[in-house]
Amino acid sequence: MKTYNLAVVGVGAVGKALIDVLDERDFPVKELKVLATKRSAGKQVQFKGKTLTVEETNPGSFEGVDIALFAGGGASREFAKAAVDGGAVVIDNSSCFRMDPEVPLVVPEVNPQDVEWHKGIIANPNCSTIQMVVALKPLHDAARIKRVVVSTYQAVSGAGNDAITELLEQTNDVLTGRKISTKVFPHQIAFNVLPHIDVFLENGYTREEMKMVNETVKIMGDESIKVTATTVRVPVITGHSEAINIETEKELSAEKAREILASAPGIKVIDNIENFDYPLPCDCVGLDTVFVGRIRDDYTVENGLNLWVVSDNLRKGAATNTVQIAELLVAKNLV
Ligand code: 3JN
Repeated sequence: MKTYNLAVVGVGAVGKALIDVLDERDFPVKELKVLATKRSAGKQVQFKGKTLTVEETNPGSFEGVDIALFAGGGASREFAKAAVDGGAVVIDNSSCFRMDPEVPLVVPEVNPQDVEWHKGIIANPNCSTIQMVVALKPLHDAARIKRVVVSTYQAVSGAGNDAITELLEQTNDVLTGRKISTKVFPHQIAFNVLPHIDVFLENGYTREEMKMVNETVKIMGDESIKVTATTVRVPVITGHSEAINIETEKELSAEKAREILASAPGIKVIDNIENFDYPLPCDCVGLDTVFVGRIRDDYTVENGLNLWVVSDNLRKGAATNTVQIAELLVAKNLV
C-alpha cells in the first residue's frame, strides 16, 4: 500500500486530535512531522507508540511532505503557501482560505467531488458549519431547503485549551465563593451563556455567525439557501449543539426526515422522546458521528422542520473531517 509523508501543524486541542484521528483511522502514514510555533517546539507527542518531538515551523519544513494538515490559527496565513510551494497538499482548519473561490471547502459527506479541483489548498469548514451541513444535505436532496434558522450552543474547547482552563477555574471560583477572572472570554462563562463568538462585524452579526451563513452556501453549492444564525457559547467542555429550523420547498414530514437521516452517511439519529432519548454533548465526546434528534414538524409554516444536532467539535468539527478529506485525496489519487 502507498504511504505518505504527513505534517501536522499545531499542537493545540485540534492538532492533538488530528494526531489521534490519523492513528485511529490507520491513515497510511510513512512519516509524520509535527510542527508548531517556537513556543511549542521541543514538546513531545505520541503517535503509533512512538514519541515525536515538535519542531518549529519554517518555510522549509514542508520539503518532502505530501500532505500538510494545518490545525488552525496564524500558521495557515504564514506557512500554507510555503507548504504548497514545497510540494504538499494543504488541508487547512482556519478560516483563512475558506471563502477563496480558488479553494474547495469540503465536508466529505456533502461535497466530496470538490476535492477534485483543488490547486494545493483544501479548506476545512468551521466546526458549527460542518455538523449542520452533514444533517442538512440529505434533507436538501429530498425536499430542497429554502431557509435555515440556527442557534448554536458551543462548547468552550472550540476556543482552545486556555478556554477550557478558564471554565474549570471559574467554576471552582464560583463554587468556593472566590472572585472570578476572565481572560479568554469577555464575560464569566461558568454558570452562564454568552451570545458572542469571535468578533462583531458591522452588520451586527458575529464572525462565527457569518461563517455559518457563507460556508453553508459554498459547501451545499446552492446560493439560494438562506441561512441566519445566532452563535452562543455555553459552559460545556466539548460537543457543540445546534437547534436548527428549516423551511423546505417540498413537503417533508418529520417521520420521513427521520427515515432519511437514519440512513444518511455520518449521521446517527437518537430520537425517542418516550425514553428521553436525544443527542447530548456529553455522549458525543470522542466520537466522529453527527447526532440528530428532536426531529419534529414546524407547524408555523407550510413545510418546516425543527432538529437538534450535536457533534464533537474537535473530532467531526475539525480533526476527523480533515483526515476524511485526506482519505478522499488518497482514494481519488489526487496526492
Ligand atoms: O469557537 C468555536 O467554537 C469555534 C472556533 C473556531 C475558530 C477559532 C479561532 C479562529 C476559527 C474557525 O475555525 O473558524 C478561527 C478561524 O480560523 O477563523
